[in-house]
Amino acid sequence: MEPARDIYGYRKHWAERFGTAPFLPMSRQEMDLLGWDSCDVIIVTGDAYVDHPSFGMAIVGRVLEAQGFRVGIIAQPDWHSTADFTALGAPNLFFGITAGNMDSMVNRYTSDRRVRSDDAYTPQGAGGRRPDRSVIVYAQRAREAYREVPIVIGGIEASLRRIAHFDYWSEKVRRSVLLDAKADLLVYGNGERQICEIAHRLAAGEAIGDITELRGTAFARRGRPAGWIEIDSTHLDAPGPLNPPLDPYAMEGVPAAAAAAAPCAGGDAPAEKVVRFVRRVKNAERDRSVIRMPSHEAVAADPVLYAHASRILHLESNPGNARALVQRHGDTDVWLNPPPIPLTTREMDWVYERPYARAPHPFYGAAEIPAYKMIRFSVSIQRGCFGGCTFCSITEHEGRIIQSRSQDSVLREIEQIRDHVPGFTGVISDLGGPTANMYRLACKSREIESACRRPSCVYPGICPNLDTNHAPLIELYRKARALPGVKKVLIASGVRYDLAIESPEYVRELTQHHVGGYLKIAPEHLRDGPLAKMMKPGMGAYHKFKQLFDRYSKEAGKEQYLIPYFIAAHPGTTDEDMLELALWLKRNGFRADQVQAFLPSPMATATAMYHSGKNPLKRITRDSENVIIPKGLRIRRLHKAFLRYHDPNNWPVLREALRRMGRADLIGGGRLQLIPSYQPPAAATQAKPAAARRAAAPPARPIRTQHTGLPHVPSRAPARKPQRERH
Ligand code: B12
Ligand code: SF4
Repeated sequence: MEPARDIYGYRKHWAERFGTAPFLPMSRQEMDLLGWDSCDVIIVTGDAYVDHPSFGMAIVGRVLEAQGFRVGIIAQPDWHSTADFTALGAPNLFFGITAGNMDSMVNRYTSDRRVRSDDAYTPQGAGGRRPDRSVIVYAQRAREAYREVPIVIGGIEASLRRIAHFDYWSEKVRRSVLLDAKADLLVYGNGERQICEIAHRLAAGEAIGDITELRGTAFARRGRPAGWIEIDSTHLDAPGPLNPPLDPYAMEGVPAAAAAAAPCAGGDAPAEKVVRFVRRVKNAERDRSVIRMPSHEAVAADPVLYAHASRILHLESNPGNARALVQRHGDTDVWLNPPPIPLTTREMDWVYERPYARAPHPFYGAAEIPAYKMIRFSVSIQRGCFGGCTFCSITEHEGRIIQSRSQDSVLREIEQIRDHVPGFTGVISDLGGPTANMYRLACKSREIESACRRPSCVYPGICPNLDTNHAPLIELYRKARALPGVKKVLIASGVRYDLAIESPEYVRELTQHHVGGYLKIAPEHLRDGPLAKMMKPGMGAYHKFKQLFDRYSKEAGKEQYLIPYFIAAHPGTTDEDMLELALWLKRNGFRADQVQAFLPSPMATATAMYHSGKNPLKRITRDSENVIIPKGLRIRRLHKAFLRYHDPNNWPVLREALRRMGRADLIGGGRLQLIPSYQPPAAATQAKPAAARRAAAPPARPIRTQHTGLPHVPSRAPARKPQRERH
């Protein structure tokens, strides 16, 4: 991996003389007060503007400001006209467009595609303040407002839709969002490096169309550049013959015979002489090689090719060895440069220590923004995740190499919160990131890490090359809670427990000092079938962690509980798997308040499984492993119902399923049975009949719920609301 340019090492843009804005301006009046006649960059975002490093627009804005650029913010504009898009005038360099911290479809719809009534990123949590597919809509409006201004899209929505991708909400494979948004450049992954380089180069007079070699970007290209070695992805991982193209004259359902033996030419584009086409390249040539993925049209028509493309994309995701990817859409190529080089600790510190106001813009007055409320006393200590859970796409976004801040920088941020954030009572609600305990963990060897192509460092077991030393994290926790004015430091990010048990000392530290009565952890399932498709550890690790957790809680004289989370309807899950899980939940006295069904979010490996029925964790061929997919509302509801076996509303559907599965023996009032044969009248569910009560609650111990984490019977443990929702 070549060394990257330091992001704080650029010569500042001339407008640095205007200094630091208390908040980045959202109006002309604010610009006037700052003495600006124009903005160099305007960021349009689907979230309310909170000037805090947990919000992408603030990070990107403040990083650009530190480079000397004047940055304005247009937050949650009315997208029905261009009026809001012209509020700050035309930017001198470019519009930066993001849907916000989340994909707008994930944000707006539940996993059953119902519209959510709320939006944590909007004042008062109000829903409906951003359009579906925000990046596309905003980019179009910005283009209408100022035709000549370059458009750079970024943030999670753009990042995870950078290539042809399955879209759960329209049930089809959509084109790269770059083309639908008609943007000039797409920034993917963490954006600091790219955005600095883009801004400086545009300021120096370079045309946006000439920025084509920047890591972590994608752009559209017609024709092929000279000097590149092109490798057909299907030579790297051969999926077998293509599905025959449809013959318009064939009778319905009869395939076109002539096309049946079509060779697999994933590129399906005419070859030009400027490029060499090869099967294998030497290491020395990797920098000039590009992998041609099957075209958008091909992957849209053929789910097996789609799974193949997903596998290739994931294989080519380590910045140490990833090659550029190219995918044809109609007559245009979408070219994806390799991922950005991770930020160093010094750079991370610099990014997180910009002069954030740590509050929502005054424009919002007293209105509360729930996402801000949840993180205002928490600190991000790292980015990235090497877990590789297939249903989560954080690795596809932030990468597998952990980017950590220094302890000093984290401690300084805690002091900032203590000294400046109104309402701080001495409790830090989280020190975390995508996971709680990957801080400073890495491969033991830089060389090995650079060459590695495994999708996870902890699955199927912990890689012997992974350094699992939790000492720096333990030290950080100790220093944080020793700071004057800090009474408690809670850990609310997800603990990777298979990793944590490698360090009993960490589990002790966590359990005895950083748990507020309940600790949420996510086994996600207990059966090997679904776990293997999720790339999650077996229950052995859970039990070991629980033993340690219980032992250390007792040692500290604390009554504390683990709250396990599970996913329903994940690819690879059978009805029997869910039944086993329900029986386990009942045996262990767990009752879930809300449960989560698998959401096929853009670019996740499990989404490729969901769409294709294939397993991209292994080599894909036409005959490779088929995965069971619980698809459709009926089965998804059933799987959720198993998780909420105690809810009388679910009993009819569960009874029917148990009979169908030949497990009618589990219906009845016995202790070992799952649900009663008795059905209370709907209105009377509150006044539970005896059978219902028995099924719902084993009497001896408190029953805990997922999500709220609150016990159903009074307990001595302090009841507190969880600080963070789950990921
Ligand atoms: C903290 C957090 C929360 C907090 C909110 C605070 C916050 N600020 O987000 C809370 C607890 C409220 C929360 C809730 C939820 N969250 Co959350 N959250 C996070 C988390 C861990 C950190 C967010 C953060 O610090 N972002 C800051 C910056 C660093 O990240 P970024 O937005 O990606 O920005 C970078 C780039 O994208 C780029 N960039 C950003 N903007 C722009 C703009 C331009 C122009 C350019 C060029 C580049 C660019 O540069 C930035 C710097 O590198 C992220 C995971 C992560 N990112 O680490 C999940 C994450 C955002 N959450 C997620 C989810 C699913 C949820 C929930 C739905 C969970 C649930 N099941 O309930 C809820 C949603 C609530 C709702 N809709 O009402 C998902 C979103 C998935 C998706 N595809 O959209 C994420 C990615 C986690 C995951 N593992 O998948 N969350
Ligand atoms: S060799 Fe092991 S620890 Fe190193 S990057 Fe690869 S999977 Fe991770």
